[in-house]
Amino acid sequence: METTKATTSQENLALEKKYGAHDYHPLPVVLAKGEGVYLWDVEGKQYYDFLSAYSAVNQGHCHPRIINAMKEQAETLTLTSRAFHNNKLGGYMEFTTKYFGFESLLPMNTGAEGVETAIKITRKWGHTVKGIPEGQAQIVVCDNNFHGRTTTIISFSTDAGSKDHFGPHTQGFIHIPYNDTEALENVLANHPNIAGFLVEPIQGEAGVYTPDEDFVRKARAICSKYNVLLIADEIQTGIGRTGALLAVCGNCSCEGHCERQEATYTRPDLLILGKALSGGVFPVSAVLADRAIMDVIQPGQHGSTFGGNPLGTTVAMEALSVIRDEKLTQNARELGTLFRSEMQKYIDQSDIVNLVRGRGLLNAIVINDTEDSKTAWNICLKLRDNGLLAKPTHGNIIRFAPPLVMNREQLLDCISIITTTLKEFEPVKA
Ligand code: IF1
Repeated sequence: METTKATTSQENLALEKKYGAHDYHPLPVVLAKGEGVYLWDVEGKQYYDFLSAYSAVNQGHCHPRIINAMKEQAETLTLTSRAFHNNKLGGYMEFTTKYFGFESLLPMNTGAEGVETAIKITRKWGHTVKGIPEGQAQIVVCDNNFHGRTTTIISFSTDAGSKDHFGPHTQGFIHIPYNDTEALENVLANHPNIAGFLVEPIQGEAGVYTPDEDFVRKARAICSKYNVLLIADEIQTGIGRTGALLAVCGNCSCEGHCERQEATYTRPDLLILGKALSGGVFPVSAVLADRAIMDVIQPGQHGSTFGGNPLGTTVAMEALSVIRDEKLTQNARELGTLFRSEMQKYIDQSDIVNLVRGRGLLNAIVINDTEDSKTAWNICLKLRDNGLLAKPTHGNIIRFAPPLVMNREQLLDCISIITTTLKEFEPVKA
């Protein structure tokens, strides 16, 4: 079979265009190598990575500890399926449940599978534990949510592009505005069949919307009051990204091992993890919960071919150890504060940037232009030319999320690239 030897960026782009589904609109750059905070394209140009594969590469590209762990396991045993046991899964379950403070873990692969798993557990808990009439369980979700792209998940999206023409949509979801605990209380007080509340502690794709400081803590109290499960989707915000081990920890500086005495900690009933759980080298996701909830799932009622495989579990344990050993949560907190304060100095005299928002190293700037303008996209093209890769989330919002291994000197260099690039788009002052 004859295939093309694509060596240049253009040749690679042409192959994707000719043979691939056109399900993305990537920034035009073709990457060939990654190490730490750096990426290189096929022509050898170096970039700072300011997206981290949407927070899957918190530990930096090709972290040596994670790669070595992967190599060793890859030469030993990669997959058994759950038809049999393997010598890695139990240890991973103990390690990860103790790491996050839960009693049990259900292993999956992609984030969307983790969300689907949490939905199934919540519905079954609603019907068999809470006593909701069979098939009547409802889950509350927020406007502008993003939880993945499976048919059920896009059924409760409020983004037309994500859901139109993919019907008939899965039923059983009630929407409230994000960051609105009054609306949450109102729904739970007036609907007896609510089993869960599924929420992103910070809405990433919507544009890094950081809610009120006490939003999740209040939501926790309201869910407890009405016997509704709080389901935290920390697939993008978790594992150190927001300067705490979990975004639901708020400003708690415990590195995730406190006894949850911190007033800001709001322990969810179900915790969904993905992305950086494997340091970006292998799809690993998980749902964590205590036994009273997790045990609604009986043998044969859920799982997947690769869920809990020896390779992914080995990688995940090393990836979590790197976060702890290299104090990446603390680094994200400190560098995030520096990033926002330096960006604010620029914004104070800028005409094209309205604001910077975020927590830890999950931040975004809002460009002073209409949602459908090309300004944010054009800024990202120029950032690429200047050696930094970032991408707009929606329209006029640019997300900035470098790997958590970035150091102060590199961050200041990136801030210089960003502000220098933004200046090229400032209107000429009269
Ligand atoms: C794409 C967005 C980010 C997520 C949260 C679940 C999932 C994601 C909070 C599903 C995944 C990824 C998916 C990827 C781009 C990226 C993304 F732009 F799509 F919305 F990060 F904001 N919950 N987010 O952020 O996890 O199944 O992808 O492993 O689909 O384009 P997944």
